[in-house]
Amino acid sequence: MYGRGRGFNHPHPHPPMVAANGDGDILRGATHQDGTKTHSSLDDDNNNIKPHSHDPFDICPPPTRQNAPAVVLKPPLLVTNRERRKQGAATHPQVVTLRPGMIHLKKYISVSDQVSIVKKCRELGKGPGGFYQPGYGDADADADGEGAKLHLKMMCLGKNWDPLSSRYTDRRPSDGAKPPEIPPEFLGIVSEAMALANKLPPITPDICIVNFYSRNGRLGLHQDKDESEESLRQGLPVVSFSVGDSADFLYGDTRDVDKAKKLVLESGDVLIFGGNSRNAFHGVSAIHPMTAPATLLQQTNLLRPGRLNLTFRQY
Ligand SMILES: O=C(O)CCC(=O)C(=O)O
Repeated sequence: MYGRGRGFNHPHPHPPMVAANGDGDILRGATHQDGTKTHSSLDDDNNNIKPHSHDPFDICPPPTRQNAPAVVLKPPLLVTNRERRKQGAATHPQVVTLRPGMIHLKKYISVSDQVSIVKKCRELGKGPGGFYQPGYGDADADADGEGAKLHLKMMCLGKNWDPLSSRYTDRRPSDGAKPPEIPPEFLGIVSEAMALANKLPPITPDICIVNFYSRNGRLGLHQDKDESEESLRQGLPVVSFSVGDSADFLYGDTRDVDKAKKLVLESGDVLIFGGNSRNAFHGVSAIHPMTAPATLLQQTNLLRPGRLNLTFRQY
């Protein structure tokens, strides 16, 4: 997925909390060029995060004093109506070509499908091969003790992508778990969305990487280059779903954050990049807490602040 061949001179390529300087070196636990910290060594509950944690992770936990919203869970009628209207808009999606081969389908996934995606990811995420926290191990921490901890949970469906080797494997090396199958309903949404990107070659996804970003979630600029040579050669697209809080998505032709363009990805958006954009650098520089649709939160209790991102690929 992230590492092989993309010029990161580091054995641990998953870059959520990783920034790169102009020389392409990886700066872990460092400050981004825009001044934001890449991460902290504490999680949202102020606990130290252990590397490679396989502790069960529920993206929709029952409300507690820590995660409960300050106000009522039920969204006001006006908000619900506005979201219903937006949901209707999904039948007439707004298709924006950001650059050749990169297509943004705004509000493509209806709120009810977003609810189903969250529920399914929750169910799979709590089971074998579900969400875990990839880490780099204490030996990789910077002198200040930061760098080893990632504020991102990951789950692979179909095939496992191993952050340590940058390779796809049948099982997750750290616990031997077999990745769950990609739910057919997810594949249905991918193929419908692909019909709007008809200049790009079609894909039959056999990989889905599900990332869950909390408030400090980040993903450094990188290329997705661990799929098969054939898949990359053909420019088979990556199809990305965003669900939950909005995110600042960066993309460009180099790893230089200052040269990257920024796009806010909102809940329900689909981004497709293939063909000439298959090797585009991309990443996530910020999550905007409390921007998820109220109806989605009400119907799922999606951990807040939080963003789910699903990227479908063909090996
Ligand atoms: O979260 C996103 O929108 C991007 C995810 C991504 O780039 C990846 O998983 O490789």
